[in-house]
Amino acid sequence: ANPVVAIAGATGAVGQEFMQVLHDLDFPASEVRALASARSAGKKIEFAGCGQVPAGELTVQEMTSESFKDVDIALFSCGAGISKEMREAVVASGAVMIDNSSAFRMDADVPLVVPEVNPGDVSWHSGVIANPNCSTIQMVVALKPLYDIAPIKRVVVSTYQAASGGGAPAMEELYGQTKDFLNGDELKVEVFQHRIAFNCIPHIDVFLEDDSTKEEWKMVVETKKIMGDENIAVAATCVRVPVLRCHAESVNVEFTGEVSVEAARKAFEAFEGITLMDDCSSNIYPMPGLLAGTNDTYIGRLRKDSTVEHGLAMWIVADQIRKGAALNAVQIAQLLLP
Ligand code: 2RA
Repeated sequence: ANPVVAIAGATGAVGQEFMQVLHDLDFPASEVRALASARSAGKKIEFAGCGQVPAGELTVQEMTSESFKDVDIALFSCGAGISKEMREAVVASGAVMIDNSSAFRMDADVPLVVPEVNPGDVSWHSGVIANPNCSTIQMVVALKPLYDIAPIKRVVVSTYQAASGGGAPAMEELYGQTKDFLNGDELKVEVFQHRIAFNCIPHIDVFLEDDSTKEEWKMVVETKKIMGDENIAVAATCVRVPVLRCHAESVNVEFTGEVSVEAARKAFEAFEGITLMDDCSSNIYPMPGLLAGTNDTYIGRLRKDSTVEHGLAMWIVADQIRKGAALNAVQIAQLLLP
């Protein structure tokens, strides 16, 4: 029978995108259950339908440990705390939890999956599969076709991360602050550490002992786990920029052997999920302000990095709410279909 899909965190930015992606991919669900906090219970949400579920309104139900009876796949995006609270109830009900939070990503018994990169890892889940951090996802999609040519020694990445990484309130803050800034009104700073309008903030998540941030740490450790290679060295700097929905990344890759620009170009063009947008003679390259709502990982500014023996540099853009979260999670769910 077609799977019953529960969406935990249905009223959030990623929760809403889960529903949109289920529709866009026509996921073969027999039922879609919208779950959220008691505060949202009873709310009606427009759903475009998928599989055997017709278009119409979904009524949000309060999420409790009883919410997962007969559920096959539970898409979670409610923060690490709630994912930890609900894990046992979800798994005990027989459902597979696909969790967008950071709660279980580095647990040894939880696969961390980007379907284009390590689809086989879903085979060893024991009830929970973790969705990687958005900035990690788009980077490993780009690294995978290159790694298949020659193993990677070192990656240096600087990110230009959209407001949407902080959820709907963060996007609203960017909008509101920009308007207030242009009107000369006082700025409200609630979601971000500082003013985000016409500014860049080199600080995402919390600072760690070594003065890196947890966001940078995620890119280091998650890349190794997804690529299945603890020897890949990653140096990351994660920066919040005044863009709404797409993350962009400047990446330098050092290989153990030769990977020419031509070989990389061919590998990108052949790779499902990558769009090469790269022609300097016509000023063609991916721009995060123009790619919201898309599914692919866009690559441009591909060029040799002559500062090392075998190096390439590139610019990577993807929609943080779709490929960075909701689309990747539903693609994982597709891997679980019989
Ligand atoms: C951010 N990656 O961009 C983090 C969480 N989505 O804020």
